[in-house]
Amino acid sequence: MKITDARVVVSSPGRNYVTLVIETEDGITGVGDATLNGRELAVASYLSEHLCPLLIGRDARRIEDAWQYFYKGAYWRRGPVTMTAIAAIDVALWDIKGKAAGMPVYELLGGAAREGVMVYGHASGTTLEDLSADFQRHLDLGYKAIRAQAAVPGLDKTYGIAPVDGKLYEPASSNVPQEDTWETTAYLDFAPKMMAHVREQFGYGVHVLHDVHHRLTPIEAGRLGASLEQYRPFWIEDPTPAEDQSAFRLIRQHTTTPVAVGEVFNSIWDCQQLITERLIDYIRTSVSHAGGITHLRRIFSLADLYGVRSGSHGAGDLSPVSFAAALHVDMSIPNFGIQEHMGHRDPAGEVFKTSYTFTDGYMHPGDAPGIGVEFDEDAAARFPFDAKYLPVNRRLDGSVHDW
Ligand code: GCO
Ligand code: MG
Repeated sequence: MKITDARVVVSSPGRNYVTLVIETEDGITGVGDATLNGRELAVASYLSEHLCPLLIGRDARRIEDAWQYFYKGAYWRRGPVTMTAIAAIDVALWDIKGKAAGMPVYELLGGAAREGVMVYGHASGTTLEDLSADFQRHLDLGYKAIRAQAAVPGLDKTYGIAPVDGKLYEPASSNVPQEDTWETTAYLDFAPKMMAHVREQFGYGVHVLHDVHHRLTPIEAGRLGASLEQYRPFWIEDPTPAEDQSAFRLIRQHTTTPVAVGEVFNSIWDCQQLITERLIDYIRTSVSHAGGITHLRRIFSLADLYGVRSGSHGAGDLSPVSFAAALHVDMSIPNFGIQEHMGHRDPAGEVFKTSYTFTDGYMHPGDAPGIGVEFDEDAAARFPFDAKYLPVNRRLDGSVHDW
C-alpha cells in the first residue's frame, strides 16, 4: 500500500493546528496532529521540508518501520519538534491501518479494556466563588473528575484561569508573548485554602486535580503536597520543572499526595528514571508530543511494570485528531488512569468531524474505522494561521521564571 501524497495543513479554527494528511494509492487517507503550541511552523516545516518527501512511495502498512526510520534515521534524537512530526506520521498511519481493516484503532491495539475512559475537565475562577460556579457547571455536565485552578491573590495573572468557558486561556492575543507574574509564597499559602474550599463545597465524591505548572522547587513541592494531603487530591501535576527527574526523590520523601508529570516529555527516555524509581504516580505524555501511538504505548507499558498509570495531556492545543488517538490508546491499555479533556472551541468542529462521545464523565472514541476524525481541508482553508505565543512568566523582581 504505497503512499502517494503527504501534505501539511496549517489552520486556525479557534486556535492553531498543524495537520498532516497522508494519501495511499488505494485511496485511503490518514490524518495526524503535528501541533506544537507556539512553535507550530517549526514542525510544519520539519515535516514538509524533510519528512513528507521521504514518505512518498513508502508502504503505509509498515508503521513500526516508519517510526524507526524517522527516529533513528534523523541521527538527532528526541526533542519536541522531531517527536511531534514523527507522532503525526505515526497517527496518520494508524488511521490508515484502521480504515484498511475496517476497524477503530483501539480494536487493533487489543480491543476495549474498559467500557469508557474517565476524563477530567478544567474548572477555574478569578475568585473562589467563580471557581465554585465553574466546578458546579462541570459536575452538572457529568464530570467525575475536575481540575481546580483559581487566581492567586496578589498576583496579576495566574496560570489556568479561563476568561470564558474553560476551553482557552493560554495564547496571547498579539504577536508578543503575554507576561505573567509569579510569587511562590503567595501560591503556597493560597493552594491549600483553594482545595479546602472545593472540598467544603463539593465533598469527597468527586476527584479533584490541580496543576502546579512547573513552578516550585522540590522542597516547596514537598510542602505543597503535604499541605494538600488532607484534601486527598487525585494528583498534583508538574510540581517542579520536569526535566530534573531526580528532583522528584525529594518530593516523594515529604508527601503521599500523588504526582503526575509528562506533558512536556517527548520520549521514554525523558521519564525512564521517574518511572523505574517509582517517583511519580501518573505519566502524562501525549500521543502528539511523545512520538505517536507506537511510542506512547511503549511508555505506558514501561509504566505498567512499575505501578504508574497513564494520565495523558489533553489540552485544547492538541487537535481533535490527537485527542481521538489518545482515547484509542486509553481504551486499550491495562494501566489507564485518567485522560485530560479540555475540549475544543468552535469553529474547530467545522474542520474536524469527530466520532468520540462523552457520557456521564466517560468518553469513548467511537467505532468509525481508523481514528474516527474526518478532516475537512476546504473548511480548514477558511481559517488561516494566526501566529501566537505562550506566555512568559516573571517573578516579582523581574527575573524569568518557569511558566
Ligand atoms: C495542561 C497543560 C496545558 C499547557 C498547554 C501548553 O495541563 O492542560 O498544562 O494547559 O499549558 O498545553 O500548550
Ligand atoms: Mg499541565
